Parts: sequence; structure tokens; C-alpha cells
Amino acid sequence: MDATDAMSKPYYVTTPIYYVNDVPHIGHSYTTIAADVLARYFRADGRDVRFLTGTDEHGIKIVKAAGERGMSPKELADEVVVGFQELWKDLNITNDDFIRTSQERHERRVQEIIARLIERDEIYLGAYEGWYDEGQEEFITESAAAETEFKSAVNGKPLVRYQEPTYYFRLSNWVDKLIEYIEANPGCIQPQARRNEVLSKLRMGVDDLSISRLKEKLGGWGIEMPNDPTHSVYVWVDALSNYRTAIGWPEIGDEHDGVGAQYWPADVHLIGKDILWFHTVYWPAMLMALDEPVARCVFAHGWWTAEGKKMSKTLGNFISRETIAEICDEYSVDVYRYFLLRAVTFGADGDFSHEALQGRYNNELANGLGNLLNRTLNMINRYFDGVLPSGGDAGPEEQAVLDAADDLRQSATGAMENCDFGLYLDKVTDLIGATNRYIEVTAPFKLAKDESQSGRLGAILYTCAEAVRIILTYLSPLMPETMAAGLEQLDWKAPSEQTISDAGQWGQLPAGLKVMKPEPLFPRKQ
Ligand code: ME8
Repeated sequence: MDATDAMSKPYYVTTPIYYVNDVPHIGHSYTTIAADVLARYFRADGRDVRFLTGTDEHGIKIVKAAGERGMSPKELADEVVVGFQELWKDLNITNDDFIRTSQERHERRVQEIIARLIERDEIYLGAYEGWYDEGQEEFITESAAAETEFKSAVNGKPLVRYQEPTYYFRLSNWVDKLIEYIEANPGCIQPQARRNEVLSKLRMGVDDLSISRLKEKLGGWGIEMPNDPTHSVYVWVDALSNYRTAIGWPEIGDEHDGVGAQYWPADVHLIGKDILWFHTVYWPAMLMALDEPVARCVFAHGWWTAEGKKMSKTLGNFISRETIAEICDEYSVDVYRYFLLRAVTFGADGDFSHEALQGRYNNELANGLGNLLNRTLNMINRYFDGVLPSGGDAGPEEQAVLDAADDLRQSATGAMENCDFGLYLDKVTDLIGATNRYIEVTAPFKLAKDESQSGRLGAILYTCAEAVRIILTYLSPLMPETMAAGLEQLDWKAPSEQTISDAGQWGQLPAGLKVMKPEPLFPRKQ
């Protein structure tokens, strides 16, 4: 693929669609921020990006939550969805679309998907008798239920016994194909440990999947099976389809038909580890049964605890939208975004604590990056009246900075393609470290005392300013507002068509820019 192809190649990233039975919290914000960073990076790299999020509004869990609050499911969904949408606005999330599964564009397409599966003889009528986890909206086998003493493995609540007629999807027919596909595509489930987990569970064999529930048991809420008005589509089949219905597939003769055909297959479905099986077994099997390509990658990240414990409202450590707002008020939205992606390897579990946040903030942002920008601008102001001097030839002292900048540029796109925010940020941090060390080694404050060294002094400060430009540019997808403020202090505005990979090339600041007096981007917190 040549560079132009790479640039125009669409990039499609999705988050799970969140249930509206409860309010948003840090976990939801984590997945959505990660998706936003990917979307911003690839947009900045010139790709045609589609970023989808939304809400999952059907299922027994929503019906029950609504009942407990004396509301209809629709009323509950209409109320809770606003909380998600406002949180995404507050966190500067740049999703291109927001799908709600109660929308007609979705409901009618799900019916079409089911109709096509029926046409292909992938669905048959049977009866389900067994256990159901209503919190997870998941059918549980007898042996798995026994293992957890008939309680939910996720929330510990008792499993519910279901006995009713149901339509089945011939999932078992697709197990060999799924195994073959996952084996042939090492990157399709990440991290690798999750891929192994799915493969070994698949090899143990899988039953057909119940994909409908009696409509009366859901109080009429849900998407009606196209072949049987007494049944509603199983909420997971309904929900997973959103990734396609939102981009206008399958065609049903409305204005959404084919709107995002170029985005499929999705580049990555970001999810939490709790919903791995649905995304790596049910969803690709459905697509295979329809002879459709499957998503390139499902990336399952870990779970957050808070202050060392599982989040719970009764423990008082639940990081709700209100708590997120307090954190963002104290630090900033950008710092919150940075912390979530920096503090924990994407894929691993992590703990949120105020102490860890303050520690990283002071060490990495205030002392590391903030200090570098301040020192650089201060010296340009003090020694060159705020006018950026010209650079000189790179000598051995510059080499470490140039190498770190080059390494960052070479690694950035690959890191983002692998959702490896850790590697990406390590490379940025390396460049910050190399530049701070460069200042120590070259000691510009000493050179400033010697008139005859003015050329060398200017070249050193140019090197610092250029490194800062590159650092701020690469941190922009994570911290868009703060980095824009930093670039403004540098008096730098990138050409509008410039891609981030081009921006990463050394030597773009023109001498003569009038830098501002530094205003700390990250004031130290006591
Ligand atoms: O599962 N730490 O919706 P949901 C990190 N509607 N991430 C967390 C988390 C935590 N403690 N808690 C939740 C559903 N998440 C379905 C999805 S998709 C077709 C249907 C995040 O509201 C994580 O991304 O329960 C997880 O997968 C998602 O929220 C589950 O959200």
C-alpha cells in the first residue's frame, strides 16, 4: 500500500453501546476516551474516520429497572441517554454518530438481519430450559451455573430459570469456522491472552444460541422477530448489530442505506473484558452466516477498581459522572483523559486513586512536560526577546533528542493501530526526558553568559522548541485543549492539511516566531 492509499483508507472504531438501566461511570468513560483518542489520531493522520458509540436500550434488565422506577422502558432510556450524551460532550468526545437501539433505523435493520438468517436456514424454533443471568443478559449452561452456585459470575445475583419456546441460531455449525478464522488471524482478538481464552472455550464446543424471548415477558419492549410477533429478538443479537445498522446495512429502503458502507469491516471494536465472548463468537458467527466480513479486531481492555476496591455505590467509591466532573474541575478534562490511558496498560486491570492521579500529574505533566515548555519559552524570552532563533547543524548532543523524536514518529501509527497507548506514551515520554536531559547537558543558562556563544545558544533553544512542538502535537489526541494552548504559546499553527506523521518530521518551526510568555499548562498540585 502506498502512502496515499494508507491515508485515504477508512478507519472505523466503535465502543460498546451502553445499557441505559444505570448511569454512566468511569468504566464507560474509559472505553469511550480510548476510542476518541484513536479517532482523533487517525483523523489527524488524514484517514477517513468513523467513530460510533451509543446506547443499548432493550432487554429484561432495562424493563426491570424502568419498572422499579415506575417508568416505561422508553421513558427510562430517554432520561438516561442524556447523561451519556452530556458526559461525552463534557469529555470532548468526537463521535460521528450516536446510535440508540430503539431508533427505527436500527430496529428495522435488525429485523432484516434476522429475516436474512431465516432465509438461509440459520434459525429454527426450539425451546430453552436453563439459566439466565439477567444482569449480563446471558444464557448460562448448567455446568457453568453450577460452578458459580447458580449466581451471576459478574454481579453475584441469583441466576433466573427460564423455560420457554425460543428461536435458535445455529451457532454450533460455525464453531470450526470461527476457530479457523481466529487461528489464521492472530490480531483479530487482542490482547493475545484473550484470544487464547476464546479459542480454548470454543474448542470445548458451543451450543446453538437462543436468539429470541417471549415478547410478553419483556412487557412488549424489544424488537419483534420478523417471522413471529410473539417473540422479541435477544438483546445481544439486537445490540451487536448496531455496528452495522449505524452505517446503513442491511438496506431497507430508507435514507440511511449504505451511508457508511466504506467503513466495514470495522478496524476495531473496543470493549471491556466482560463482553468478550459476545463480540468474538456471537457477532462474527452471525456475520459469517450472512456471508459478511467480520471486524478486523476486537480489543478487550481491563476493568477499573476505585481506591483499591471494586466500585460500588454502597462503598462510596463509585466514580460516577459527578465524580468525574469533580476530578475534571480539580485537574482538567485533558488530565483525566491522559491519566486513564497512561496509568494502566491497555488490556490490563487498573485502579483509580486520587493519590495515583496526583502523583502522575505532578511527575509527568507538571514536572516533565509542563516544566520543559516553561523552561524553553522562558529562555527564548529572556535571551532572544521571545523571538525563536534559528537552528544549527545537529551535533552529538542533539542526536539523542533527534533520535527520540524520530523513534516517536516511526512508532506512533503502529502503536495506535495496535491500541498500544502505553507504547505511544512511552515514546512521547522518552522525547520529553531526552529534551530535559539535553537542557541539563548543554546548560544554555551558562552559555547565555558568553556573548560569543549566542549562535550555539540559539541553536539549542531551537532544538528544545522543536522537540516541544512535536511532543505537544503527539499528545493532542489525548489532551486536545491543553496541547492547543501549548502550541499557541509556541506561536505554532500547523498547516491545515498537514498529517500528524508529517508534523512529526523534525525542523518545521520557522525561525522568527514570536513565542508567548509561558503560562503553566499544568500548575503543580500540593
Ligand atoms: O455490556 N472498568 O453495556 P454496559 C472498565 N450493552 N470498563 C468498564 C467497567 C469498569 N469497571 N464497567 C463497565 C453492555 N465498563 C452492553 C454492550 S455492545 C454491542 C453491548 C465498560 O453498560 C466496558 O467497556 O454494561 C464494558 O464492556 C462496558 O462498559 C459495558 O457497558
